[in-house]
Amino acid sequence: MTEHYIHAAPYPWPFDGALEAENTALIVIDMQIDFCGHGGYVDTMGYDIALTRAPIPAIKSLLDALRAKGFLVIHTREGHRPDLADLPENKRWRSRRIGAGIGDPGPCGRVLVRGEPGWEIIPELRPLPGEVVIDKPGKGSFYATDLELVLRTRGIRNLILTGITTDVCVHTTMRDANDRGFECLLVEDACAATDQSNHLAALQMVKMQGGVFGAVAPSSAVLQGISP
Ligand code: C5J
Repeated sequence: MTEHYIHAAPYPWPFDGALEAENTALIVIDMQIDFCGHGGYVDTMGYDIALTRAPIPAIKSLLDALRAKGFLVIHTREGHRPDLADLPENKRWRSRRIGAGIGDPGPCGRVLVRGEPGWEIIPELRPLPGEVVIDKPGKGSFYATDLELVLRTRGIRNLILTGITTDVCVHTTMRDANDRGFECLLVEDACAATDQSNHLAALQMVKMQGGVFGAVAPSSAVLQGISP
C-alpha cells in the first residue's frame, strides 16, 4: 500500500504512513457556545473568547476538506444532565468559585447543561446530519461515553484532534486515545486554550520523548497531506 504522511513534529504522521480516509477520523472537541460564545461558560469566567474562537477558520477548512474526502467526523460536547446527577460536587464548587457555576442560570441558559443554548455547538461548525456527536460529562472524550466503541466499530486507528481547550479537554482526550493505541495528531492552529502560554506548553508536551502522545502539525500540513 502507498504510504501517506502529514508533515508534523516530531515525526511525519502517522508513524507508519498508513493514512487513509477509512482508518482516520477528525475529532472536533467542545466547539460550543459555552466555550466560544458571548455569555457562555468561558466568557462568564472572564477569559477572552477571542482566544477560543481563533481556531474556527482552521477547523472549518479541515471539516470541508475531510468531509469531501469521506473521512469520519466526530464532534463532542461537554455537558451535564439537567438533574445534575452526573456533576461531581467538587466540579460544581470550583466553577462557582470563579463565578460560572455549572448548572446555574446564565445569559446562555444553565451553564454546561445538556439542551441549553450555551451547550449547543456554534453555528459555524454545526455537525452535518448523520455525523457522530459524543456527549461527555468530563474533560476526556472517552470517559463515560461510547467513543471508543464507535471508533473501533468504524475501523479507525488515526485521530486528528481539534477544538477547545488544548490544555484541558483536547489534551485529556489525546492522552486517553494514545493509551488506547490510537495514533494521534494535534492540529496546532485548530485548537486553543484560555491562556496562550498554556496552549503553547500543551503543544510542546506532545512533542517530548519522540512524540510521547503523538505529533503536532498546522492545518495547512493536514490539508496538503490528505491531498498529495
Ligand atoms: C474545560 C474544555 N476547559 N472543553 N473544558 O473545562 O476544555
